Amino acid sequence: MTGYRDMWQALGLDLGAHSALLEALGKGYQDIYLSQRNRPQGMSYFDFVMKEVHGLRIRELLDEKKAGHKIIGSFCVFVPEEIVRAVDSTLVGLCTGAEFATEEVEELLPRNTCPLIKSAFGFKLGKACPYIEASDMIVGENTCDGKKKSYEVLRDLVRKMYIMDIPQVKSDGGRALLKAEYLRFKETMEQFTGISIDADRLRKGIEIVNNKRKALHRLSGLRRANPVPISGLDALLINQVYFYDDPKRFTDSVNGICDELETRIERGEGVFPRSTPRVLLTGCPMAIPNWKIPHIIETAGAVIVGEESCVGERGVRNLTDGSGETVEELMEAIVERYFKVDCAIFTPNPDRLEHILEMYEAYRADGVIHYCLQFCQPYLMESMPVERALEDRGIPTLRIETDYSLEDIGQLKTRIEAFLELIL
Ligand code: BJ8
Repeated sequence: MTGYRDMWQALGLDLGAHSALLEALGKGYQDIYLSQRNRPQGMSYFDFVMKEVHGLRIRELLDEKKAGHKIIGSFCVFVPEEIVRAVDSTLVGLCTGAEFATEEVEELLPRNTCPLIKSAFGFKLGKACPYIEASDMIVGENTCDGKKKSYEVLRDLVRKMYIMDIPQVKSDGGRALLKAEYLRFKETMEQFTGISIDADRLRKGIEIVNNKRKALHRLSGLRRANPVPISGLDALLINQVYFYDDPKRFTDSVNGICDELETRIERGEGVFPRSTPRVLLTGCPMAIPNWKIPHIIETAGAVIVGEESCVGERGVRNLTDGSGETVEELMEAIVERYFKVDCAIFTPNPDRLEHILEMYEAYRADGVIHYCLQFCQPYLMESMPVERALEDRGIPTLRIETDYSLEDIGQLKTRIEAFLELIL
């Protein structure tokens, strides 16, 4: 990716640190992704996206900016992409999946902060994320305590920061808060871009985002087959790319791969043998390049058939009803859709357990691995009742707590292998 040096320099990246990051990313991708066997041919598109994730895609975003469009960075699936699209802007997920510039981060944040938050700061402080540098505005959300307090610090490090309040209780009051916040966000986006959102614009935004979600629903449906036509690692990558890619191209590429997977299923072809144990992953989101646990699971002889996660089904489960005729009706539909997201920041949060059980059945899983990032209070707290509830129903469950380092790989491997023996 040497042809992009000038672009990265102009964005203010630290070229040395950035090139070390790309080298590590390329090696990780080679070892984890390109070493897989029986991959669908359609994955070559996603290999290309990964190769160009800091190159061509950034150039495209900069071209959009030149044409007068805005780039909005976010860290959470509660930021409604429909509204961003309605003002001809692009929403991108920001880099949070690897350790970076940890020493500098720990000068600003406590050591025992979750790795996802530390990673976001590391990429900013280490000047290694072209997405955050290309963003015209960063939207933070008051979800977990770690994020909301860290945004008070991040606010001083970025060009423009906008904070969205998010309810913590699924009550009428909680819903009213979400609605008020989405209306405020809509007005902010209108002022920021000078575009007034009418029903046609909002409907179009809803349609674009729904199409991406529908393509992912199709992909998840195909993972129910036995043998599974695609690895969990590849499916995770597709779910990760959802947050970066051009939406239309992404939708077409996922539908293309689904056509191929349907043919595989018709022929009875799988990526692993029929007898491979099937695992459902649940818990914290896995951002690029956080592939550690799926890699261990799938090299230990199991296959991941679904992710109950924001980078996965929790993030895309519901569509937004685009049938409304007025802006008010469409905004109501957006609130309705997002209020169903069952993030562990909500108390209580019974829907999440229901969804895990539904997914366990639908994907014909043999066991559940609950994945938590260290110091993530919401998911760690929830992991214990979830484990108890699953085991009460006779569902084998393994709880894992880890970070982005590679230090615990040996220990995790041993625990995961022992768990898989149990479910074989
Ligand atoms: S809707 S899951 S994307 S908040 S891992 S930073 S919760 S301490 S990411 Fe999330 Fe939105 Fe919820 Fe989804 Fe905090 Fe936990 Fe860290 Fe987390």
